[in-house]
Amino acid sequence: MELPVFYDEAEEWSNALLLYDAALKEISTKLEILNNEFKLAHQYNPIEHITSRIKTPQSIAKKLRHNNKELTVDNIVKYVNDVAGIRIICTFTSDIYRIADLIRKQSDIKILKIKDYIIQPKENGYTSYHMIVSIPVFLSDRTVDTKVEIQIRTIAMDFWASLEHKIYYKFEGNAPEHIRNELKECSKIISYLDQKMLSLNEEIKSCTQEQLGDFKQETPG
Ligand code: 0O2
Repeated sequence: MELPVFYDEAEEWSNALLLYDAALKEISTKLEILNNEFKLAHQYNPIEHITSRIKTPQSIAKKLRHNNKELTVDNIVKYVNDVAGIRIICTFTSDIYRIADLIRKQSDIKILKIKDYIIQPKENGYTSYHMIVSIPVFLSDRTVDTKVEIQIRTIAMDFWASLEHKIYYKFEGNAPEHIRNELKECSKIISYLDQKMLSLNEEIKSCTQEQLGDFKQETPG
C-alpha cells in the first residue's frame, strides 16, 4: 500500500499496517473454520464469500478531516474504526445473525460496537449488519488489540450497496432526487426479496423426505 501523506510517521504507519493485516488474516481464518464446521454439521454454507481490504490513505484522511482530527497515526488508530475491514456475504438474512452470534462467541474477540442497519436501515435505504471488534495480535514482544470492522450482508444487500456506492461517487454525494428515490424503492424490493427467499428456504427445509419424493413425482422432467 502507498504511504500516506504523513511521511514523518512512516515507520509507525508500517507497524500499524502490519497489525491491521494480521488482524484481517486472523478473522478470515476464524470465519473459514466456522464455515467449514457449519458445512460439515448441516451440509450447508452460511457464507457465500468473504472480501477484506485495508482502507485507502485518501479515505482515511477524508474520515479524519470529517471528524476534525489531525492526520496522525495515533488518531487513525483511535478514531478510524474501519481501517481493516471484512465483508461477509451470506445467502439469507438469518445467516447474518447466525454468523454475528458465532463471532460474538469467540472468546478472544471483543465487540466494541454494533450497528444494525437491517433493523434500522439508513435514510438512503442502506442495509447491512456492522460490527466493530478488536482481536489480539501476538507480536514477538507484545500483544496488541487491533480493531476490525466486520460488515455482514446478503447477496441482495450487497448488490444494492455496490450500485449505491457507484452512484454516490458518480454524483459526488449529490445524486438527483429521482435516482435517490429509485434507490430507496430498490432497497424495499431487496428487503422483500430477502424475506421471500428466506421463507421459501424455510418451507423447503421443513419438507420431509417423503414430501420431497411426492413433489419430484409431480414435477415432470
Ligand atoms: P469505504 O470505501 O468502504 O471505506 P464509525 O466511526 O464506524 O461509527 P462510520 O464509518 O460512518 O462511523 O460507520 P458506518 O456507518 O458503519 O460505515 C462504515 C462503512 O459502511 C462505510 O465505509 C461503507 O463501507 C459502509 N456504508 C455505510 N453507509 C453506507 C451507504 O450508505 N452506502 C454504501 N454503499 N455503503 C455504506 P466508508 O468509509 O464510507 O467507505
